[in-house]
Amino acid sequence: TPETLSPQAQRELIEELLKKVGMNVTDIEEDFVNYLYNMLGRNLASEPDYHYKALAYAVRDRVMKLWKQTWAGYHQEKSKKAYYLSMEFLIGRSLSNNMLNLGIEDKVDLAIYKLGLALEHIEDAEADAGLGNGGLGRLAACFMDSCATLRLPVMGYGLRYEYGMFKQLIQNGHQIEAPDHWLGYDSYPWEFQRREYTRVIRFGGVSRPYRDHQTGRLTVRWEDTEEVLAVPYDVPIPGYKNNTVNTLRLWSAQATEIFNFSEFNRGSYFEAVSSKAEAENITMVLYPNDASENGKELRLKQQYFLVSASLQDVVAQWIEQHGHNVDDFDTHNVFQLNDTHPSLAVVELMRILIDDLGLEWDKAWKITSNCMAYTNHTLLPEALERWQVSLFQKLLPRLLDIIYEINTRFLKQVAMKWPGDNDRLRQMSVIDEHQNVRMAYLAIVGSFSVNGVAALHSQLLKDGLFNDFYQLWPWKFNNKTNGVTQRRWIASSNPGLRKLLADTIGEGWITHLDELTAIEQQIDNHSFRQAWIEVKRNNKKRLAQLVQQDTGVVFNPDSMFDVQVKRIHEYKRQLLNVLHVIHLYTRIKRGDTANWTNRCVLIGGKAAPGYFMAKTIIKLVNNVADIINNDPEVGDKLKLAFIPNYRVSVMEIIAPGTDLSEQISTAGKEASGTGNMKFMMNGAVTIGTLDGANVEILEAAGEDNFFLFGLKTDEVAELRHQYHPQSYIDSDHDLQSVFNLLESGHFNHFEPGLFDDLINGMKSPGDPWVTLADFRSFVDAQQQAATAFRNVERWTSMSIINSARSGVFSTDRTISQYNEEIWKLTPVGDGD
Ligand code: B1N
Repeated sequence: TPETLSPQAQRELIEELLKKVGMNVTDIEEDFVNYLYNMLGRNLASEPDYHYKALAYAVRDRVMKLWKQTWAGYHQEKSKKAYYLSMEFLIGRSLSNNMLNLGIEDKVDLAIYKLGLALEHIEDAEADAGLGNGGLGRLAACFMDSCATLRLPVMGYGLRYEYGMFKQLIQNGHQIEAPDHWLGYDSYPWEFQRREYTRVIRFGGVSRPYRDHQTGRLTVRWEDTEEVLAVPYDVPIPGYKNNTVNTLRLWSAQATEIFNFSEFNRGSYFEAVSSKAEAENITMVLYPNDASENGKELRLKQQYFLVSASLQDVVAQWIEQHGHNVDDFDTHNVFQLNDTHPSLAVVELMRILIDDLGLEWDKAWKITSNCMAYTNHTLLPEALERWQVSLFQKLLPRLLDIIYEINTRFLKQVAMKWPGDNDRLRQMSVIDEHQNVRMAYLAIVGSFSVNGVAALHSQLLKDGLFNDFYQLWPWKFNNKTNGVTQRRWIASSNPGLRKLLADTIGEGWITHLDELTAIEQQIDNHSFRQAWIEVKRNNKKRLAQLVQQDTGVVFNPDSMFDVQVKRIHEYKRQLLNVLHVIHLYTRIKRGDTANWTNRCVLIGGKAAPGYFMAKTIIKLVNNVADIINNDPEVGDKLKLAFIPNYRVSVMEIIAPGTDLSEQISTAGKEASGTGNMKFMMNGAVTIGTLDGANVEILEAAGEDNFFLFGLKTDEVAELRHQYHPQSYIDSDHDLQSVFNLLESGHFNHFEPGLFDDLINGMKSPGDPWVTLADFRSFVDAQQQAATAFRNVERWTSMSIINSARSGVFSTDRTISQYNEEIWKLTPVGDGD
């Protein structure tokens, strides 16, 4: 066996074997060594960081030809194109994903092994590109993968933040934020600066009406502006083994030379330099707020910067190909707006068509509203964007003119539909009573399609938040249930499962996830079941190793791994999870442990830096963990760990190693969720409320394979009118014990009062998340899960079924629906 040979002899053996099967790894090997020695000036004994860079360049070389071909193909066919406009693309790592999609991972693996290195270590040296907060940003990244795999001409447009999502450190149980300089000291190997496509973005100044002397037409000029350059950096997005490479274009802000020069001329050196810094601030940092707005001026600048650069880019491409006639622009281009963050696209396209290309309003409006499509991602009122009119006046005066005009014409339409209904006018106006622009309304008015991200969520949009608009334009409203890409979330992150699936049903599921249903036929096959258990066990060991490394807590892989990882938010109810953990702890302490199921509870996620309650929840988890994990009486019965700095690359280890997936938001609050889908695919069973895509997960898995609990959306709404949390405490001994312990200060002996706000929040009749109302039902469902887990046969079947029936949650399905029902693009090329 190779293990008994010396490394040198091993390499020779591999070389010989490779020759025998006619496989040539020397080209990759040569490129790798060449980059490592000649470009990076390092060698095989250097840090893995350099090996990563060298390998990234070697892999990157293999996308360049395909990328150019794909780009040329899209232009040659003058085909309709879609643009995904998003403030966030949460890409994570790219090396292993790109190798997978290019079909070169085995080859690279061997080449690296031959050199005496381990591919795993090299992959681990890659920093995550954390250009997003959570679900919304990761969805954009999964979409890009599916678009390329489906050979759809789709380009992503986003921002190249210098600092992505902050790095989370845990000190004394508290979250500490550290900057994430993901680009590293030199450069990001997956990007290409394309100076030649630089665009000029304008801010400030005034909008002045002019009479055109030749035509007599009244026009408006936006003048005396400050200008910032948008420099694009392109990231290749390879499809899965189909010779297609799409583009993600990320804009970076740079000060113009003219801009600084004029300041220098005025003799103000300091102002010139600091205005340069201010211009370049625009893409300095990602706002770390998930599902809540913050109303900062710089954020609005970011949004307009993205929208203006991207639209100018698309229009410039159009003019280059078709000249100045834009009659068919809307049949050749469609923009998908990832929430309202890029909703100024509606206004900016109007501005370009009218001010730059000289179109009349009606024609410009027809084109604009025929090529914009808006996706809503949340119903939470605190996340609905509103920008003050006064801020628009200052930053984007010309856009404000256009917004007023859009609103005037829109309100006329409302008045025609509902004559005399002034309440309706007030409710639906794009400008509210407090002189704020309602960005969601702007997006709806300017789009031909409005979609939610799960069946329940889309229904709630029609019934509630957007009901007036639904009555006016029912045909605009549709649903596109989210998904995740199985290339990253199974094939690349769960090699054990991938191998088992390949051996059992082949690899068709990598592009047709529905094919996973075939494994249900193996459900009574003993050796398949054993192999399934083995895969999960190995993944749990890998996860336990990570947990121990990052927290010091030892997870026993025989225990049930019960996991909740996602942004920390009150509506996601990490607190309910903690109440259950404390409940289990009280049971252990009082000796109520007959038929006990050992459990390792893992919680992870970032809190927005200004979100006090969320930060306190993190501290509570850590304090509870401290008590439980150090109590010898508890031992292996219960462990609790908070994994620091949860991110994409960490989820790649967590999802495959999870038994029980916690999806326990207050019904009606989680638009969809996508972590829930990653867990399901990897054979975890869900404990969850009827919220977001959980509804569809339950439907797919069947109620025997899902632990459902909690109030439904309408029941929550009903209860909120007369909610008495104390009555749940009074009538439930278990809940009483939990609160006694919490309120006694058992988890904060040296930090008195620390958790008072959390405790009072849960006990307040105004608690929007009605946490205590769902406690009993949650504990019961947890008990059912524990009982099911003790029955290995039952649990294994549930696990297999969950994975087998997860096919519908592929973004390949989601994107096919976006394309068939909204974009209407034709796939390009034949994949060969
Ligand atoms: O979008 C995901 C959904 O699966 C989640 O349920 C939803 O919470 C998430 C402002 C947001 N909604 N809104 C945001 C993010 C950043 C920001 O600045 C809002 N994220 C979601 C994908 O559909």
